[in-house]
Amino acid sequence: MVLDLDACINSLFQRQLLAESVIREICEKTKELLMSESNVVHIKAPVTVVGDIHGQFYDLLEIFKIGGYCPDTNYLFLGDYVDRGLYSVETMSILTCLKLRYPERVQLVRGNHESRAVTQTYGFYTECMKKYGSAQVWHYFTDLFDYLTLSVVIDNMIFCVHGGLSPSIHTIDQIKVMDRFREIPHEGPMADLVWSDPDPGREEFAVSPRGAGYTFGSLVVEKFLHENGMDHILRAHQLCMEGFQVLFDDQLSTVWSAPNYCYRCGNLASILEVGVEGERHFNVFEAAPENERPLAAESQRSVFSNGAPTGLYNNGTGTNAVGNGNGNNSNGGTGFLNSPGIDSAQDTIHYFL
Ligand SMILES: [Mn+2]
Repeated sequence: MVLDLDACINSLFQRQLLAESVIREICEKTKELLMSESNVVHIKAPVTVVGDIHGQFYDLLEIFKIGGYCPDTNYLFLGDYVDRGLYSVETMSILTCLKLRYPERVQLVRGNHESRAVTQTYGFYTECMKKYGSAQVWHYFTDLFDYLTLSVVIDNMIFCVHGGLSPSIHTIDQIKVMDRFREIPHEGPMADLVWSDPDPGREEFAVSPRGAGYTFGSLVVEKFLHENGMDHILRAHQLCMEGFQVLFDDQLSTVWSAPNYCYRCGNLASILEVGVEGERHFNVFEAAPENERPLAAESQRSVFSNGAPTGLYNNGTGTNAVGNGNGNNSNGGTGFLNSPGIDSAQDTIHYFL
């Protein structure tokens, strides 16, 4: 079988799922490609940077409408492609195809949700079971996650990562020698890169309320930028009601690309266009109108409700920070919207403890 990536990309744009065997082949090829990428990929502007998408496939299509299609626009995606939204499979499928088709023009950084453990709790596993009737597709994609790079540097000036900094990483060279080809560990530098958050009220590192990674303050940012000769940190990972947030005297930006997060937070989203002179422009947008129609349809099917074949999403352990137990849709029939975890827009990892 000859893999026709353009045909795959076209059918995904038509909202059609790829066959399981095609996903397997695409993931195998993409792993080979990613294997040769550094933990720190150096790229050049212009590039359009995208934050968390979380399975909001219709909003991703909107991003291409606003930001331009591949390969006319270079894209850097900062992770958290899956979980929460209704279309993690479609989102991951199209991003993987685009990476494989245009490897130099599309960069995919790993987020804390690109993980076997997290996707079993926040929806991707259940969605794969529901759409393909087995866990194979989930296995193909989560195996691929282990190969995603951890960071990108734009024009030797902007350090890009999903979460943030780590008390055990002082130089970018230290990231380059890490062994990233593994599940995201519970702690240590690799966990910190995908889990940490800035805290404008602090100067140093502190314990994170998420239960993984750290919060880091102004002095940490200043020191990291100075020691590495960079002038900006660009990251995602945190919901911003205005779609983006700039902190620490313009030394750090958060870009958030899931509008009306979980189809109910009412927030704006943005993509960040980095120009050839290093200029940064946030392009702010609202939720795509298409979200209304499919969401109504999905509600009838109750995608992530009690009928899901795994029970993993609604595991009702009681200690689970995102679980309210048993998936009883007390509000009736809206499936994912009533699923646990949505009450808190900020993910935590307490279920590991
Ligand atoms: Mn995240």
